This record gives sequence, C-alpha cells and structure tokens, in this order.
Amino acid sequence: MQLRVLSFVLAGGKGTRLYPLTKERAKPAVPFGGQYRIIDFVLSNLVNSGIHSIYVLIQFKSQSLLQHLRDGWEFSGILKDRYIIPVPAQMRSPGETWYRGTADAIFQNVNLIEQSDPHVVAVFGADHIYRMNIREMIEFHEQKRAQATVAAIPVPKEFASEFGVIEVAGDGRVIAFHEKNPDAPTMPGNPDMVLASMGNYIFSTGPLLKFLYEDSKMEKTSHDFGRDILPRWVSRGDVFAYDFQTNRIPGDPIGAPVYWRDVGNIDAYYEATMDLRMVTPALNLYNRQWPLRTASYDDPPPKFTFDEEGRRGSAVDSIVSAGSIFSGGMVRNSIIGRGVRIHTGSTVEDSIVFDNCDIGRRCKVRKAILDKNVHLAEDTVIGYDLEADKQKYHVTESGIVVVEGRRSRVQVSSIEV
Ligand code: ADQ
Repeated sequence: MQLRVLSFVLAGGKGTRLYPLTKERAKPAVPFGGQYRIIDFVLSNLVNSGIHSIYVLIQFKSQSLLQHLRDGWEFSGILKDRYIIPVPAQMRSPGETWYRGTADAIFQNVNLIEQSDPHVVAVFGADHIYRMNIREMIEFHEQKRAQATVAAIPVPKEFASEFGVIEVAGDGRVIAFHEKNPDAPTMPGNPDMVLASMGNYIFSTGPLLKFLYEDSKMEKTSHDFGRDILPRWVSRGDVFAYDFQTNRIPGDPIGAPVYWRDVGNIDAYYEATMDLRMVTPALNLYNRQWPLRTASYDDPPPKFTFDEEGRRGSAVDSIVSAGSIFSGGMVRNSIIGRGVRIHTGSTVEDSIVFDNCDIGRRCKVRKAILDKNVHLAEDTVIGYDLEADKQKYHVTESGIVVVEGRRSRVQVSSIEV
C-alpha cells in the first residue's frame, strides 16, 4: 500500500540546559561528532526511511540552524514531493504568539497538513542522537490501525520526571500517559525502569486534526502533545506505543542494539559524543546503507605533520574532521571538528573541539569542550585546575570545562565605487 506521509521536525527547543553551547544557537544546531549537527540525526532518519516531505519548525536563535539547513539539506527541484523547508512561527494562534507548545507548533501550520492531505503525519523532535528506521514505526502504526503511535524506550526510573512515561497493555495499546511525573509507574516486571516517550509520533491525519482543533479552543491547556493531547487521546482513541528496541536499520549486523540519547545537558552531550570513539561504537556511523547526512564543504583532508624539532602531530582514539592540521600536537580520546589547528607541543585529551579552533603552542587541554572559533594563546592550560577554570569558563559538576566560542566572520559583498 502506498501511504502519503508528511513530516514535521520540531526544531524550536531552547536547550537551556546545554548552555553555553546554546547561547548563540538552537539546540538542534549544536555541533555533534566533528562534522554533524544534532538535527542531522532526525533528518537522516527521515530521508533514509524514504520520507522526503519535511517541514522543519524553527523558532529561537534559528540563524545557525537555517544556515546549516541551507548548506546541507535544502533540496528542491523537479520532484514536488521532495522538500525540506524551514518554517518560522506563523503567528496564526489567537493572540498571534510564537509557538506555545509542541501541539501549537503543528496547529499553527495546520494549513500545510490540510493542503497536502497525507494519510499520516510524522511529528519528530530534533533534539536526540539516534538512528531509527521510521518506516518500521509507520508499518506498526498501520498494522495496529492506530490513530496515534508514540515511539518508546525504557529508561531508569530516576528520569521519570524528564520524560513522558507510558503505561501499556500487553498488545502495546497505551492505557495512560504521565508527562514528567516523578511518581510515574514502572514497567511491569521491571521496578527500576519506566517506559519513556521519545517525543516522536505518527498520527493518522483525521484524528490528529480533530484533537488539534479541539485543543486550540480549550482554555486550560499548554498546547503540548505530551502534557495535553496524548493524555486526552489515550482515554478516547487508539494510541499505541512502538517499542524502539525492535527497530532494525538495514545493513546493521543482526542483533545490533539500538542507540538513543537525550543529550539534555552538557554531561550527557559529552558522553554521547565520546561514545563515537569506541572501536566498535554503539552509534554506528559507518553503515553505508544508512548514511548520516550533513552539510558538505570543500575542506581538504586532515593533515598531520612533524614540527621543526621532529615531534609528530598525531591523534589516537579520536575522530578528526576535514581541514584540520596537527603540526607536532598530540590528541588523544577526542573529537575534533573541521578546520582545527593544533600547534607544536600541545596536548588535547578527552575533549571535544568544535570547528575552526586554534590551539596555540604548548597548550594543555583536558576534559573540555571548546566551542566554535576558540583561539587558545600559547601555554594555555585547561582542565587541570578546575577552580582556576571556573574563574574564566563554564565548568559542569562532573568537571567538564566549556569554553565559549566566538562568532564566525560573515562575508559581505564588496563593490567597487
Ligand atoms: P521535552 O523533552 O520536554 O518532552 P519539548 O521541550 O516539548 O520536549 O521539546 C520537544 C521537541 O520539540 C524538541 O525537539 C524541541 O526542540 C522542540 N520544540 C519545543 N518547543 C517547540 C516549539 N514551540 N516550536 C517548535 N519546536 C519546539 C518531550 C515530550 C516527552 C518526551 C520527551 C522525549 O513531551 O513526553 O518523553 O520529549 O525527549
């Protein structure tokens, strides 16, 4: 059966807990894994699943996100069903506000659903690091004849207050939805875990429109899928939970475990990034049948050279992106972005270095995140004396030092006068 699918990617989150990485950019635009941005994961999942009709709903600090979408993702041309279009808030709600909750973000664009008349609408967050074959979730939705399907994964019960927690019957039908409730019930037979919503939904169009219009007229609502719409829908319609652990990516080894991380704060972001360094990474970026797509630039390959005293520039247990040059500097256990310079006598360990950073001679950097365009003067030391670091940088409780970036220089046209 041919199913028409329209998708919305919710890319408007502020990502407050990722500060200062979200000081100048929305969370979906935060770099990840050297050359990617967080939003690349959901967009790759959609495109690799054959879903090419995508509206990206943007809101706060969207410039960096827009630029990334333009550089890597905007496709247009003769095929009318292939588009990735950023959509700012339409101010269609009464009171002409920005998007209030996630449901309001869709409601303000309800015309896009009505004019394309899809069978199902996929609403996906843009905040997570994961690979998912969305086609399988849609197949599940159809098999169950569901009106709404919520992707779900077990998480330790301490995190119940950060997620929507789902209670299901044996056949996967959702019987209750508890949004961010620390006392939400644990999974049957597993008192340590709750079944969390991943914030990814498949909706049948008719019932979705009915619930959206109804919600738009209500007074006591925060216009949010997790808080308002799903709890109501569960008691009046057919809502199912899709078990993400059954999801299979074409080309992955049989039995490969699924991977999903909510990089809600700097520590979680750091750990998910570091997962990439492992010999057999839990997050497999090397499956050619499921490429992680991103913007491509004309950077030359990375280069490693000896310095004048014969010390070699090197990197081990690390990922190094294009355009970087290591001249006599040593990098270990780190993820290096594009166009980074590591000068002679420097060491960088257990760190994440964003694009265009320049690490001067004899610097020592440990367990740090250097945001874009950071230039470290010669002999700078970071990550060895956290009390000293706290005077200048942002330091997390677990001791990760985050150095704020500098704005990129923007080229403007020059004219002869
Ligand atoms: P939260 O993580 O709190 O809970 P929320 O802040 O609602 O998620 O953001 C969901 C997605 O929408 C994110 O991708 C965010 O960037 C985006 N977003 C938020 N507000 C937006 C707006 N007004 N306009 C456009 N985009 C917006 C949700 C669910 C939980 C679930 C978790 C999983 O409510 O039930 O468990 O996601 O992380």
